[in-house]
Amino acid sequence: MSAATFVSKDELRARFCSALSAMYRAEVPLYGDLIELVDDVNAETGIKPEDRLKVERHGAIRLGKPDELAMIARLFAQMGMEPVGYYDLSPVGVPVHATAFRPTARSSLAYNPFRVFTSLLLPELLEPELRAEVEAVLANRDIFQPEVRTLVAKSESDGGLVEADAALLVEKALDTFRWHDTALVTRDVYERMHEAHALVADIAAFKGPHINHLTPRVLDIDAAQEGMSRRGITPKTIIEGPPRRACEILLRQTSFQALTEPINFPGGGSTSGSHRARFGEIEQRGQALTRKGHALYLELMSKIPAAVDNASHQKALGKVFEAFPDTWEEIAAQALGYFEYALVGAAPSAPKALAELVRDGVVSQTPVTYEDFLPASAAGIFQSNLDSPDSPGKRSPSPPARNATREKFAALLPIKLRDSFALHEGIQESSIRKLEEQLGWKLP
Ligand code: OOG
Ligand code: NI
Repeated sequence: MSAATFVSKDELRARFCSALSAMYRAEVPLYGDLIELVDDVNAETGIKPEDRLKVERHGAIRLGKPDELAMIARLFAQMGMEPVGYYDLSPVGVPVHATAFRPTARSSLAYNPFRVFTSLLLPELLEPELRAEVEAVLANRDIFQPEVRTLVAKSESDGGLVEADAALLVEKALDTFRWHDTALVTRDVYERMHEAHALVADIAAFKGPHINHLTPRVLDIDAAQEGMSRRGITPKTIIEGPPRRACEILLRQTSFQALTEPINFPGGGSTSGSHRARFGEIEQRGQALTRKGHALYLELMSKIPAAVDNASHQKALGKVFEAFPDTWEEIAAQALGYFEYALVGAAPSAPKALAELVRDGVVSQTPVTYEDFLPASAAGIFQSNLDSPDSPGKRSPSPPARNATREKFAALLPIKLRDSFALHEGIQESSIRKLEEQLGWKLP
Protein backbone atom coordinates (compact mmCIF):
# COMPACT_ATOMS: atom_id res chain seq x y z
CA MET A 1 0.00 0.00 0.00
CA SER A 2 1.51 3.31 -0.94
CA ALA A 3 1.35 6.31 1.38
CA ALA A 4 -0.39 8.30 -1.35
CA THR A 5 -3.55 6.22 -0.94
CA PHE A 6 -3.68 6.77 2.83
CA VAL A 7 -5.80 9.45 4.43
CA SER A 8 -3.27 11.73 6.13
CA LYS A 9 -3.08 11.79 9.93
CA ASP A 10 -3.90 15.51 9.83
CA GLU A 11 -6.99 14.83 7.76
CA LEU A 12 -8.03 12.00 10.08
CA ARG A 13 -7.78 14.39 13.05
CA ALA A 14 -9.79 17.06 11.21
CA ARG A 15 -12.53 14.57 10.37
CA PHE A 16 -12.59 13.21 13.89
CA CYS A 17 -12.81 16.71 15.37
CA SER A 18 -15.68 17.59 13.08
CA ALA A 19 -17.56 14.36 13.89
CA LEU A 20 -17.03 14.94 17.61
CA SER A 21 -18.28 18.52 17.32
CA ALA A 22 -21.44 17.41 15.52
CA MET A 23 -22.08 14.70 18.12
CA TYR A 24 -21.54 17.08 21.04
CA ARG A 25 -23.80 19.77 19.60
CA ALA A 26 -26.54 17.17 19.20
CA GLU A 27 -25.98 15.85 22.73
CA VAL A 28 -25.61 19.26 24.43
CA PRO A 29 -27.73 21.90 22.65
CA LEU A 30 -26.42 24.62 25.00
CA TYR A 31 -23.01 24.06 23.46
CA GLY A 32 -24.54 25.05 20.11
CA ASP A 33 -25.75 28.30 21.75
CA LEU A 34 -22.19 28.97 22.96
CA ILE A 35 -20.86 28.46 19.42
CA GLU A 36 -23.39 31.03 18.15
CA LEU A 37 -22.21 33.52 20.77
CA VAL A 38 -18.57 32.90 19.84
CA ASP A 39 -19.36 33.42 16.15
CA ASP A 40 -21.08 36.72 16.96
CA VAL A 41 -18.27 37.94 19.24
CA ASN A 42 -15.66 37.00 16.65
CA ALA A 43 -17.60 38.82 13.92
CA GLU A 44 -17.88 41.94 16.12
CA THR A 45 -14.15 42.23 16.77
CA GLY A 46 -13.68 43.21 13.15
CA ILE A 47 -10.49 41.20 13.06
CA LYS A 48 -10.34 39.32 9.79
CA PRO A 49 -11.15 35.77 10.82
CA GLU A 50 -8.77 33.07 9.71
CA ASP A 51 -10.16 30.08 7.87
CA ARG A 52 -9.65 27.86 10.86
CA LEU A 53 -11.37 30.08 13.41
CA LYS A 54 -14.50 27.96 13.44
CA VAL A 55 -12.70 24.73 14.21
CA GLU A 56 -12.71 23.61 17.85
CA ARG A 57 -9.33 24.00 19.52
CA HIS A 58 -9.67 21.38 22.20
CA GLY A 59 -11.79 18.89 24.10
CA ALA A 60 -11.32 16.87 27.28
CA ILE A 61 -11.82 13.35 28.54
CA ARG A 62 -11.12 11.65 31.88
CA LEU A 63 -9.82 8.10 31.84
CA GLY A 64 -9.95 5.49 34.58
CA LYS A 65 -7.03 3.08 34.10
CA PRO A 66 -3.57 2.93 32.52
CA ASP A 67 -4.70 0.56 29.72
CA GLU A 68 -7.18 3.16 28.56
CA LEU A 69 -4.49 5.83 28.49
CA ALA A 70 -2.13 3.60 26.51
CA MET A 71 -4.79 2.76 23.93
CA ILE A 72 -6.00 6.35 23.61
CA ALA A 73 -2.37 7.39 23.00
CA ARG A 74 -2.13 4.88 20.15
CA LEU A 75 -5.46 6.02 18.71
CA PHE A 76 -4.55 9.71 18.88
CA ALA A 77 -1.13 8.99 17.37
CA GLN A 78 -2.92 7.78 14.23
CA MET A 79 -4.58 11.20 14.14
CA GLY A 80 -1.24 12.98 14.44
CA MET A 81 -1.53 13.84 18.14
CA GLU A 82 1.30 13.30 20.62
CA PRO A 83 1.26 13.67 24.41
CA VAL A 84 2.68 17.09 25.35
CA GLY A 85 3.10 18.37 28.91
CA TYR A 86 2.27 16.93 32.30
CA TYR A 87 -0.38 18.36 34.61
CA ASP A 88 -0.66 17.09 38.18
CA LEU A 89 -3.99 18.25 39.55
CA SER A 90 -3.73 16.33 42.83
CA PRO A 91 -2.13 19.14 44.89
CA VAL A 92 -5.28 21.21 44.39
CA GLY A 93 -7.67 18.45 45.37
CA VAL A 94 -8.51 17.01 41.95
CA PRO A 95 -7.52 13.30 41.97
CA VAL A 96 -6.13 13.08 38.42
CA HIS A 97 -2.98 13.76 36.47
CA ALA A 98 -3.05 14.61 32.81
CA THR A 99 -1.45 15.39 29.49
CA ALA A 100 -2.71 16.93 26.27
CA PHE A 101 -2.57 15.02 23.00
CA ARG A 102 -1.92 17.50 20.24
CA PRO A 103 -0.35 18.04 16.85
CA THR A 104 3.21 19.38 17.21
CA ALA A 105 4.35 20.33 13.69
CA ARG A 106 3.52 23.88 12.58
CA SER A 107 1.91 22.58 9.40
CA SER A 108 -0.23 20.14 11.39
CA LEU A 109 -1.38 22.82 13.84
CA ALA A 110 -2.31 24.97 10.87
CA TYR A 111 -4.18 22.12 9.16
CA ASN A 112 -6.24 21.40 12.24
CA PRO A 113 -5.26 22.42 15.79
CA PHE A 114 -7.52 19.99 17.67
CA ARG A 115 -6.11 18.59 20.92
CA VAL A 116 -7.53 16.58 23.80
CA PHE A 117 -6.80 17.32 27.46
CA THR A 118 -6.69 13.78 28.82
CA SER A 119 -6.74 13.04 32.53
CA LEU A 120 -6.16 9.78 34.33
CA LEU A 121 -7.69 8.92 37.71
CA LEU A 122 -5.29 8.53 40.63
CA PRO A 123 -6.95 5.63 42.49
CA GLU A 124 -4.14 5.59 45.04
CA LEU A 125 -5.68 8.73 46.50
CA LEU A 126 -8.87 6.86 47.44
CA GLU A 127 -9.64 4.98 50.64
CA PRO A 128 -8.56 1.32 50.21
CA GLU A 129 -12.09 -0.09 50.19
CA LEU A 130 -13.43 2.35 47.62
CA ARG A 131 -10.25 2.06 45.61
CA ALA A 132 -10.76 -1.71 45.31
CA GLU A 133 -14.34 -1.18 44.24
CA VAL A 134 -13.42 1.48 41.67
CA GLU A 135 -10.62 -0.62 40.24
CA ALA A 136 -12.88 -3.67 39.96
CA VAL A 137 -15.47 -1.67 37.98
CA LEU A 138 -12.77 -0.21 35.72
CA ALA A 139 -11.11 -3.60 35.18
CA ASN A 140 -14.36 -4.91 33.74
CA ARG A 141 -14.99 -2.17 31.22
CA ASP A 142 -13.62 -1.81 27.72
CA ILE A 143 -14.12 1.72 26.39
CA PHE A 144 -13.02 0.84 22.84
CA GLN A 145 -14.99 -0.81 20.07
CA PRO A 146 -13.11 -3.89 18.78
CA GLU A 147 -12.72 -2.24 15.35
CA VAL A 148 -10.77 0.62 16.97
CA ARG A 149 -8.12 -1.78 18.26
CA THR A 150 -7.92 -3.58 14.89
CA LEU A 151 -7.74 -0.40 12.82
CA VAL A 152 -5.19 1.30 15.08
CA ALA A 153 -2.95 -1.79 14.87
CA LYS A 154 -3.40 -1.81 11.09
CA SER A 155 -2.55 1.86 10.80
CA GLU A 156 0.53 1.36 12.97
CA SER A 157 1.85 -1.53 10.88
CA ASP A 158 0.92 -0.17 7.44
CA GLY A 159 1.76 3.48 8.19
CA GLY A 160 -1.76 4.76 7.58
CA LEU A 161 -5.32 3.89 6.61
CA VAL A 162 -7.11 3.93 3.28
CA GLU A 163 -10.36 5.86 2.88
CA ALA A 164 -12.83 3.14 3.93
CA ASP A 165 -10.78 2.18 7.00
CA ALA A 166 -10.30 5.84 7.97
CA ALA A 167 -14.05 6.45 7.80
CA LEU A 168 -14.70 3.37 9.91
CA LEU A 169 -12.11 4.42 12.49
CA VAL A 170 -13.69 7.86 12.89
CA GLU A 171 -17.12 6.28 13.31
CA LYS A 172 -16.00 3.64 15.81
CA ALA A 173 -13.65 5.90 17.76
CA LEU A 174 -16.48 8.39 18.24
CA ASP A 175 -18.31 5.77 20.28
CA THR A 176 -15.71 5.98 23.06
CA PHE A 177 -16.59 9.66 23.58
CA ARG A 178 -20.37 9.22 23.61
CA TRP A 179 -22.59 10.08 26.57
CA HIS A 180 -24.21 7.18 28.44
CA ASP A 181 -27.28 8.11 30.41
CA THR A 182 -27.34 4.82 32.28
CA ALA A 183 -24.63 4.30 34.86
CA LEU A 184 -22.54 1.17 34.90
CA VAL A 185 -22.95 0.85 38.64
CA THR A 186 -25.88 0.86 41.07
CA ARG A 187 -27.03 4.05 42.73
CA ASP A 188 -25.42 2.91 45.94
CA VAL A 189 -21.97 2.52 44.36
CA TYR A 190 -22.37 5.77 42.40
CA GLU A 191 -23.14 7.63 45.59
CA ARG A 192 -20.14 6.23 47.39
CA MET A 193 -17.90 7.21 44.50
CA HIS A 194 -19.44 10.66 44.35
CA GLU A 195 -19.03 11.15 48.08
CA ALA A 196 -15.26 10.52 47.76
CA HIS A 197 -14.99 13.00 44.88
CA ALA A 198 -17.45 13.97 42.15
CA LEU A 199 -14.75 13.19 39.63
CA VAL A 200 -14.48 9.58 40.77
CA ALA A 201 -18.13 8.99 39.94
CA ASP A 202 -17.73 10.79 36.61
CA ILE A 203 -14.79 8.63 35.66
CA ALA A 204 -15.66 5.22 37.07
CA ALA A 205 -19.47 5.01 37.16
CA PHE A 206 -20.03 5.04 33.41
CA LYS A 207 -19.37 2.84 30.41
CA GLY A 208 -16.96 5.28 28.83
CA PRO A 209 -15.12 8.62 29.08
CA HIS A 210 -17.79 10.88 27.57
CA ILE A 211 -16.28 14.01 26.06
CA ASN A 212 -16.94 16.55 28.83
CA HIS A 213 -16.41 19.75 26.83
CA LEU A 214 -15.27 21.18 23.54
CA THR A 215 -13.59 24.55 23.22
CA PRO A 216 -13.65 26.94 20.27
CA ARG A 217 -11.39 29.95 20.00
CA VAL A 218 -12.80 33.38 20.75
CA LEU A 219 -11.17 36.68 19.78
CA ASP A 220 -12.55 38.68 22.73
CA ILE A 221 -13.06 36.49 25.78
CA ASP A 222 -14.13 39.42 27.99
CA ALA A 223 -17.00 40.20 25.62
CA ALA A 224 -17.92 36.52 25.47
CA GLN A 225 -17.96 36.19 29.27
CA GLU A 226 -20.46 39.07 29.45
CA GLY A 227 -22.39 37.82 26.47
CA MET A 228 -23.02 34.45 28.11
CA SER A 229 -25.22 35.78 30.91
CA ARG A 230 -27.16 37.93 28.47
CA ARG A 231 -28.02 34.83 26.46
CA GLY A 232 -29.08 32.76 29.42
CA ILE A 233 -25.86 30.74 29.49
CA THR A 234 -24.49 30.61 33.06
CA PRO A 235 -20.75 31.33 32.98
CA LYS A 236 -18.23 30.18 35.55
CA THR A 237 -17.37 32.99 37.94
CA ILE A 238 -14.02 34.07 36.52
CA ILE A 239 -11.97 34.00 33.37
CA GLU A 240 -8.94 31.82 34.16
CA GLY A 241 -5.38 32.81 33.33
CA PRO A 242 -3.65 36.16 32.79
CA PRO A 243 -5.48 39.47 32.36
CA ARG A 244 -6.31 41.21 29.09
CA ARG A 245 -3.13 42.85 27.79
CA ALA A 246 -1.76 44.63 24.73
CA CYS A 247 0.63 41.68 24.35
CA GLU A 248 -1.53 38.64 25.07
CA ILE A 249 0.28 35.82 26.87
CA LEU A 250 -0.44 32.14 27.47
CA LEU A 251 -4.07 31.17 27.70
CA ARG A 252 -7.30 32.71 28.95
CA GLN A 253 -10.31 30.44 29.38
CA THR A 254 -13.85 30.43 30.65
CA SER A 255 -16.78 28.03 30.43
CA PHE A 256 -20.45 27.65 31.10
CA GLN A 257 -21.34 25.66 34.18
CA ALA A 258 -21.78 21.94 33.70
CA LEU A 259 -25.37 20.87 33.12
CA THR A 260 -27.28 18.75 35.60
CA GLU A 261 -28.42 15.84 33.47
CA PRO A 262 -30.78 12.97 34.23
CA ILE A 263 -29.21 9.52 34.51
CA ASN A 264 -30.51 6.04 35.28
CA PHE A 265 -29.09 3.32 37.45
CA PRO A 266 -29.25 -0.38 36.73
CA GLY A 267 -30.82 -2.77 39.20
CA GLY A 268 -33.77 -2.49 41.53
CA GLY A 269 -34.84 0.28 43.83
CA SER A 270 -34.87 3.90 42.85
CA THR A 271 -33.36 4.02 39.37
CA SER A 272 -33.21 7.65 38.34
CA GLY A 273 -30.74 10.34 39.36
CA SER A 274 -28.69 13.20 37.97
CA HIS A 275 -25.08 13.86 37.08
CA ARG A 276 -23.03 16.97 36.31
CA ALA A 277 -20.17 16.64 33.89
CA ARG A 278 -20.69 18.29 30.56
CA PHE A 279 -20.07 21.91 29.73
CA GLY A 280 -18.78 24.23 27.02
CA GLU A 281 -15.63 26.29 27.16
CA ILE A 282 -13.95 29.07 25.16
CA GLU A 283 -10.31 30.00 24.93
CA GLN A 284 -8.12 32.85 23.78
CA ARG A 285 -4.44 32.15 23.23
CA GLY A 286 -1.42 34.41 23.47
CA GLN A 287 2.34 34.11 23.47
CA ALA A 288 4.24 31.05 24.73
CA LEU A 289 6.53 32.09 27.58
CA THR A 290 10.08 30.99 28.28
CA ARG A 291 10.87 29.28 31.60
CA LYS A 292 11.81 32.69 32.94
CA GLY A 293 8.59 34.27 31.67
CA HIS A 294 6.52 31.40 33.02
CA ALA A 295 8.16 31.72 36.43
CA LEU A 296 7.25 35.41 36.46
CA TYR A 297 3.68 34.52 35.43
CA LEU A 298 3.39 32.05 38.33
CA GLU A 299 4.91 34.49 40.79
CA LEU A 300 2.42 37.19 39.82
CA MET A 301 -0.53 34.77 39.88
CA SER A 302 0.41 33.75 43.43
CA LYS A 303 -0.22 37.34 44.54
CA ILE A 304 -3.84 37.34 43.36
CA PRO A 305 -6.41 36.98 46.15
CA ALA A 306 -9.21 34.41 45.88
CA ALA A 307 -11.72 35.72 43.37
CA VAL A 308 -15.12 37.01 44.38
CA ASP A 309 -16.35 38.03 40.94
CA ASN A 310 -14.81 38.40 37.51
CA ALA A 311 -14.69 42.22 37.46
CA SER A 312 -12.68 42.50 40.68
CA HIS A 313 -10.54 39.49 39.74
CA GLN A 314 -9.63 41.07 36.39
CA LYS A 315 -8.89 44.35 38.14
CA ALA A 316 -6.57 42.63 40.62
CA LEU A 317 -4.85 40.79 37.76
CA GLY A 318 -4.42 44.01 35.79
CA LYS A 319 -2.73 45.67 38.75
CA VAL A 320 -0.38 42.81 39.60
CA PHE A 321 0.54 42.22 35.95
CA GLU A 322 1.86 45.76 35.61
CA ALA A 323 5.07 43.99 36.63
CA PHE A 324 4.99 41.90 33.42
CA PRO A 325 6.32 43.92 30.47
CA ASP A 326 3.62 44.65 27.91
CA THR A 327 5.55 45.49 24.74
CA TRP A 328 7.04 42.84 22.44
CA GLU A 329 10.30 44.74 22.50
CA GLU A 330 10.62 44.49 26.29
CA ILE A 331 9.36 40.89 26.43
CA ALA A 332 12.06 39.99 23.91
CA ALA A 333 14.73 42.07 25.67
CA GLN A 334 14.07 40.25 28.96
CA ALA A 335 13.70 36.85 27.22
CA LEU A 336 10.26 36.30 28.72
CA GLY A 337 8.52 34.95 25.62
CA TYR A 338 9.29 32.99 22.46
CA PHE A 339 9.28 34.66 19.05
CA GLU A 340 9.58 33.59 15.47
CA TYR A 341 11.99 35.69 13.39
CA ALA A 342 12.02 36.19 9.63
CA LEU A 343 14.08 38.26 7.22
CA VAL A 344 11.83 40.92 5.67
CA GLY A 345 14.31 43.62 4.56
CA ALA A 346 17.75 43.96 3.01
CA ALA A 347 20.34 42.08 5.08
CA PRO A 348 23.28 44.19 6.32
CA SER A 349 26.67 42.74 5.45
CA ALA A 350 28.17 43.18 8.92
CA PRO A 351 26.76 41.35 11.97
CA LYS A 352 24.19 43.25 14.04
CA ALA A 353 22.24 42.28 17.14
CA LEU A 354 18.84 40.67 16.63
CA ALA A 355 17.03 43.42 18.57
CA GLU A 356 18.63 46.00 16.30
CA LEU A 357 17.62 44.14 13.15
CA VAL A 358 14.05 44.02 14.49
CA ARG A 359 14.13 47.75 15.30
CA ASP A 360 15.47 48.54 11.82
CA GLY A 361 12.64 46.59 10.22
CA VAL A 362 15.04 44.11 8.62
CA VAL A 363 13.73 41.20 10.65
CA SER A 364 10.13 40.60 11.74
CA GLN A 365 9.43 39.36 15.25
CA THR A 366 6.18 37.43 15.75
CA PRO A 367 5.15 35.93 19.10
CA VAL A 368 4.91 32.12 19.12
CA THR A 369 1.40 31.06 20.16
CA TYR A 370 1.12 28.99 23.35
CA GLU A 371 -0.34 25.63 22.39
CA ASP A 372 -0.67 23.96 25.80
CA PHE A 373 -2.59 24.32 29.07
CA LEU A 374 -2.14 25.84 32.53
CA PRO A 375 -2.48 23.58 35.58
CA ALA A 376 -4.06 26.21 37.84
CA SER A 377 -6.52 27.23 35.12
CA ALA A 378 -7.37 23.60 34.42
CA ALA A 379 -7.99 23.10 38.13
CA GLY A 380 -10.31 26.11 38.10
CA ILE A 381 -12.21 24.66 35.15
CA PHE A 382 -12.49 21.26 36.85
CA GLN A 383 -13.63 22.71 40.17
CA SER A 384 -16.23 25.03 38.73
CA ASN A 385 -17.87 22.08 37.04
CA LEU A 386 -17.78 19.67 39.95
CA ASP A 387 -19.42 21.53 42.79
CA SER A 388 -23.10 20.92 42.92
CA PRO A 389 -24.87 24.01 41.57
CA ASP A 390 -27.14 24.36 44.61
CA SER A 391 -24.23 24.44 47.07
CA PRO A 392 -21.47 26.42 45.36
CA GLY A 393 -19.45 26.65 48.56
CA LYS A 394 -19.08 22.91 48.93
CA ARG A 395 -15.76 21.76 47.56
CA SER A 396 -14.92 18.14 47.04
CA PRO A 397 -12.51 17.01 49.75
CA SER A 398 -8.82 17.16 48.98
CA PRO A 399 -7.05 13.88 48.37
CA PRO A 400 -4.90 12.94 51.34
CA ALA A 401 -1.48 12.73 49.72
CA ARG A 402 0.51 13.40 46.58
CA ASN A 403 1.42 10.34 44.66
CA ALA A 404 1.57 11.51 41.08
CA THR A 405 4.74 12.17 39.15
CA ARG A 406 5.58 12.99 35.59
CA GLU A 407 7.79 9.89 35.40
CA LYS A 408 5.00 7.56 36.52
CA PHE A 409 2.65 9.09 33.99
CA ALA A 410 5.19 9.01 31.16
CA ALA A 411 5.91 5.34 31.88
CA LEU A 412 2.25 4.52 31.13
CA LEU A 413 2.46 6.04 27.67
CA PRO A 414 3.59 3.98 24.68
CA ILE A 415 4.66 7.27 23.05
CA LYS A 416 7.26 9.70 24.35
CA LEU A 417 5.86 12.48 26.50
CA ARG A 418 7.04 15.76 25.01
CA ASP A 419 8.01 18.96 26.76
CA SER A 420 5.97 22.08 26.11
CA PHE A 421 8.88 24.54 26.57
CA ALA A 422 11.12 22.55 24.24
CA LEU A 423 8.48 22.54 21.49
CA HIS A 424 7.84 26.28 21.66
CA GLU A 425 11.54 27.05 21.97
CA GLY A 426 12.18 24.83 18.93
CA ILE A 427 10.04 27.14 16.80
CA GLN A 428 12.12 30.16 17.86
CA GLU A 429 15.39 28.27 17.41
CA SER A 430 14.62 27.02 13.92
CA SER A 431 13.53 30.49 12.82
CA ILE A 432 16.85 31.90 14.07
CA ARG A 433 18.84 29.18 12.30
CA LYS A 434 17.02 29.91 9.05
CA LEU A 435 17.59 33.64 9.53
CA GLU A 436 21.33 33.16 10.07
CA GLU A 437 21.51 31.09 6.89
CA GLN A 438 19.84 33.90 4.93
CA LEU A 439 22.02 36.57 6.55
CA GLY A 440 25.15 34.58 5.89
CA TRP A 441 26.50 35.31 9.40
CA LYS A 442 25.88 34.26 12.99
CA LEU A 443 23.88 36.63 15.19
CA PRO A 444 26.15 38.13 17.82
C1 OOG B 1 -10.45 19.12 31.97
C2 OOG B 1 -10.26 20.51 32.48
C3 OOG B 1 -9.01 21.14 31.89
C4 OOG B 1 -8.63 23.04 30.27
O1 OOG B 1 -9.00 23.61 29.23
O2 OOG B 1 -7.81 23.55 31.05
C5 OOG B 1 -9.23 21.74 30.56
C6 OOG B 1 -11.67 18.44 32.48
O3 OOG B 1 -12.56 19.09 33.06
O4 OOG B 1 -11.75 17.22 32.28
O5 OOG B 1 -9.89 21.25 29.69
NI1 NI C 1 -10.70 22.75 28.42
